[in-house]
Order: sequence, then C-alpha cells, then structure tokens
Amino acid sequence: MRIDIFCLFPEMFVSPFNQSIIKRAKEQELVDIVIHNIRDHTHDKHHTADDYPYGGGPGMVLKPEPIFEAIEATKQQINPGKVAIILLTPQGRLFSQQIAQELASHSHLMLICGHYEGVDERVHEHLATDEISIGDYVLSGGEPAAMVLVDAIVRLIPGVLGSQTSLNNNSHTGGLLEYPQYTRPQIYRGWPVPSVLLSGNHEEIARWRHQEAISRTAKRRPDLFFEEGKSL
Ligand code: 9D3
Repeated sequence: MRIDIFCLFPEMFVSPFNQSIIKRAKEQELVDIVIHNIRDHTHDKHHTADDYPYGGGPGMVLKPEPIFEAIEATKQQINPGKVAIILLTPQGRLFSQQIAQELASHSHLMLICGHYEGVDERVHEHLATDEISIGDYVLSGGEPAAMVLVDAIVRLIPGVLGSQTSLNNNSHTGGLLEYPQYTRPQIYRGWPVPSVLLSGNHEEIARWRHQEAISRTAKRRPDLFFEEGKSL
C-alpha cells in the first residue's frame, strides 16, 4: 500500500512513523508512506498557503491551489489507478474499525490535513473523495487524525502483524471490550491476581474472561453492548 500525506507540518510525522509497527511495516515494504509539505506547492515569494475567509470572520482558510497542485503532481508520479483522496475534517464521517478495514483494501490513499480554521470548500467538493473525522473534539489540525488513520489501517495490511496478535478484532471478541489481564507478581502491594487465573483450569478461565468482558462492556460501553452494527 502507498499512503501520501499532504500537510503544513510534515515534521510532526517523523517520530510516530519511525516506531513500532509502522516502522516495521515500512522496513518490510508493506507500506510506503510519503509526507508532502503543501507549502512546497505555493508559487509566491512568501509561500502563502492560507488566506482570509471571504465574507469575513475569524482565522484563516487553506488556499485551494497548493492542495490541488500537490495532489495532482503526486498522482502523475504514481500508477494511474484508483486512489482514495481523504480530507481529514471535523465535518467528516466518524472514523471506525469498519472504515479502517474498508480503507485497508485500497492500494493507494492520499490524506489531506487541514490546519487553522479550515480548508477552502472547493477542496471538499472537487478534490476529496471522502471526508473523515476521528471524533467529537477539537484538534489544532488534521495531522494527529492522519496518524490515527495510518496506525489503524497499516496494522490491517496482511503480513504487518504476527499471526498471534492479528485477529484481535470482532471475529475473536464478538464486539466486546477485553477481559482484565494480569502478569507477575502474583500479589502487588497487597492486590492479588484473581485465583481463577492461577487454577490451571483453562475452561474455567475462558468462562471467567468471557463473563468479565461482557460485564465491563455493558457497564462501560453500553453503546457497543446494546446497539447493532458496532464493532471493535
Ligand atoms: C475553531 C474552529 N472550529 C469550530 C469548532 C472549526 C475547526 C476547524 C479545523 C476545528 C478544528 C479544526 C482542525 N481539526 C481538524 O482538522 C480535524 C479534526 C478535529 O478537529 N477533530 C476530529 N477529527 C478531526 S480530522 C481533522
């Protein structure tokens, strides 16, 4: 899979994409991630990427030209196949595991990160093929949201995870939160590990874990427990 990211702060991605699973996926050439600075596609002396909003109001708006030109320049370099062009925006559809799975089936993704107050509406209307939000809270820009998408998508690419950890989504857990986990020491500060986990009775352990997963999902995430079509 190839992922191009278009943003104003490319340095933000350097450390997050050079750690852990994403780092290994890049090394194994299972994903190729290219970060582009939108500002590199401006033409004026001051490399202006944003401007005042027509009609007035607070803040600045990202200009359309550098974003269109950055995307078009990259499209020409790559095979002319199908590519999803995703604008990260508070107005997008809410990101979920299901959307991660859908996007993981693409061979090429382009992510556009806004900053400041927003992005010129013509980018929404005539460039983006999809708009995604990662939740109902205010970020300073789309960069952290792009990192969230990349993390959730890359771990779904076949070969990225080991076979042990791989299927830890709804096929295993049935849309439940995880059961509580413990490791050594057996008693820490007077808090013991539940005795069932030391019993060696694997059937009883499996039953206890399933009950714990059910009760904590009902209590903490009634939305997952009582509604249809949601999954982890
Ligand atoms: C103060 C301006 N905001 C009114 C509530 C609009 C606004 C515009 C741009 C708020 C935040 C941003 C920057 N955020 C993103 O680009 C963004 C985002 C987010 O803020 N929350 C959740 N998902 C996303 S994806 C991109």
